[in-house]
Amino acid sequence: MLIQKPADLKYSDVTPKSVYTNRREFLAAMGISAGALLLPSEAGAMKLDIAAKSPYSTTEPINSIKDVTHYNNFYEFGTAKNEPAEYAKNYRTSPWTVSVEGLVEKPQKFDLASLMKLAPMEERIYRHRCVEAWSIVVPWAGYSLHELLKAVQPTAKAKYVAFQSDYDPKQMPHAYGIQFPYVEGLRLDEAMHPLTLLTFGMYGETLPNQDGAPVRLIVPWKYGFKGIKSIVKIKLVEKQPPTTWNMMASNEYGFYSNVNPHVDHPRWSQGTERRLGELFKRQTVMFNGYEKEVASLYSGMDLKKNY
Ligand SMILES: Nc1nc2c(c(=O)[nH]1)N[C@H]1C(S)=C(S)[C@@H](COP(=O)(O)O)O[C@H]1N2
Ligand SMILES: [Mo]
Repeated sequence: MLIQKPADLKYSDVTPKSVYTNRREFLAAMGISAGALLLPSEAGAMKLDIAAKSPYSTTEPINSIKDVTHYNNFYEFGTAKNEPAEYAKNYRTSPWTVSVEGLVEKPQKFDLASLMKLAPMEERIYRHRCVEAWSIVVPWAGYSLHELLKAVQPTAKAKYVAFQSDYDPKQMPHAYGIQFPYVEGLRLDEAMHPLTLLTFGMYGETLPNQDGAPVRLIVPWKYGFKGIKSIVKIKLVEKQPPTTWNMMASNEYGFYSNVNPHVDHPRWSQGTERRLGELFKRQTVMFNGYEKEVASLYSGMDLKKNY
């Protein structure tokens, strides 16, 4: 069965996985001739046009796609690690609009295709450290969030960026455990840092639903929960915005949430982590290994107080 391609994605933006994996067999199976317009497979994953591999990438071995798609935190689709893979399966991510608003000269509602085309897509292999002391290495695809922020022109009053996830109770009957919609925030200089990735894909393809399709944030020097999924709104604001986990338990989850092995979570150590797929724990490193790039953002700040 052919599924309609997302209405707001043009064929030129993405290529169906089936086309580049096994074009001939696919065509034969479909009983159509070469050259016919092809639509994405039912699985929905589409190849991304990646312009460059980023110098920010780690050379550590990447995790299997199985790890990254079957051990998820996405409470809109269940609280157990294996639930999002199942409960997000039929989540509709097209059409999709991201509203960029607040203290900007040029507020704009982007459809997904125009958002994806705003800047060249890069592959970034990042370490990703969950506050629960597990970690993974993932080849994400996207571009620096500052490309988008530059386009809308923050005003002089803008000091923070507030992000909001989609919340559609009809499509999320298993949403549980926290307040929805999920919200996150960054200080403007953190949001402008080139490492902060507006993320559309992984492993060369569009994001699977359970990993935050169609667009999410990745902030590699912070705990994973700062990486808000399925973003619908980005608002430039003057005051530090509320964030979901901080509202849940402010003594456990701060606004900054920089990876810091010297500041333990009240209920467990942050000194070590388990890389998915590995048997032995490894040491957690300051700023998740991105200290050289980001430490200057926090000079003069007490990182025990500003956890
Ligand atoms: N909307 C939303 N975003 C979210 C979450 C969530 O529950 N809802 N969980 C966060 C947490 S705790 C982590 S560790 C990462 C996990 O991303 P991954 O499943 O792609 O590894 O997503 C973050 N973004
Ligand atoms: Mo997490």
